[in-house]
Amino acid sequence: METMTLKVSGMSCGGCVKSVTGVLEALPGVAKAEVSLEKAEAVISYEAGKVGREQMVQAIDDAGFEAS
Ligand code: 9UX
Repeated sequence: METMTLKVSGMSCGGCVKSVTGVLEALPGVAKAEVSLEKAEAVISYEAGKVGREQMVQAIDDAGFEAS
């Protein structure tokens, strides 16, 4: 299991945090996402062979937020 931290901008409340957590954890290979509104970031535990950075960034972007 690997861990990656992505900056996530555009989150304004706890609902946004839930949305970002949900889209990340819906990706096959993502075991867990811990999203912080205050830090504007997501700490993601994932299996490197199943999912990659681009897919996670895309999922966050598709949900209406911005990841980098
Ligand atoms: Mo809060 Mo976020 O009312 O998409 S859920 S701003």
